[in-house]
Amino acid sequence: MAPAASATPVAVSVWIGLGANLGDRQATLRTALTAVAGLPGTRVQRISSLYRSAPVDAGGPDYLNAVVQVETTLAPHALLVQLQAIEQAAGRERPYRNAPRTLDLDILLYGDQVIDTPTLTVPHPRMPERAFVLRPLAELAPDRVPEHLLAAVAAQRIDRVQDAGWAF
Ligand code: A4P
Ligand code: MG
Repeated sequence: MAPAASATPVAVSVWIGLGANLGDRQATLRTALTAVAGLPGTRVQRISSLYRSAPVDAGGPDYLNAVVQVETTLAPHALLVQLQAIEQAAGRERPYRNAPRTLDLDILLYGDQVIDTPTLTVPHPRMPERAFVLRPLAELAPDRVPEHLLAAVAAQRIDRVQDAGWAF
């Protein structure tokens, strides 16, 4: 029997990567987290430490990066649209690929789903090569980050920011 239209959608655990390398980076990430927490059907579960990282495949100032784990009833593409609206609100411009940015929000993992569409690829395809994703993700979901991947990115410059102000 088909579920009733009023059936409650199941909440899925989703890990979202946050990055910023222009402007007041920490304030931008904080505002973005508040916005993510306010998305419909979405609850923040955990937030990683804050990391400072050298730009990978890109120029410009150092990035601040973090990962947030949420539970959401938003479908993957609906979540992407919401995250892009949060990027826009932070003044995101897209002059060219990997340009410095006020805010980048990437869907890293959406439960166990594998998604391959023109606008959304999950797991995020460049995640396995990037310490700025793997290190914070490993704090929240160590079972999703194999040791050999962490070892392979060990040469990338990344430091955990010791900042009590990052506790939410
Ligand atoms: N898209 C496809 N899959 C996804 C997904 N899983 N999550 C599409 C989010 N978006 C996804 O992204 C381009 C398009 O990717 C979107 O329109 C969406 O439909 P974008 O954010 O507009 O453009 P971009 O940032 O130039 O590309 P992207 O893919 O976000 O870049 P990357 O690969 O994420 O790299 N170095 C350090 N240290 N820290 C960083 O945070 N970030 C980048 C960006 C490069 N170097 C960095 C960092
Ligand atoms: Mg992006």
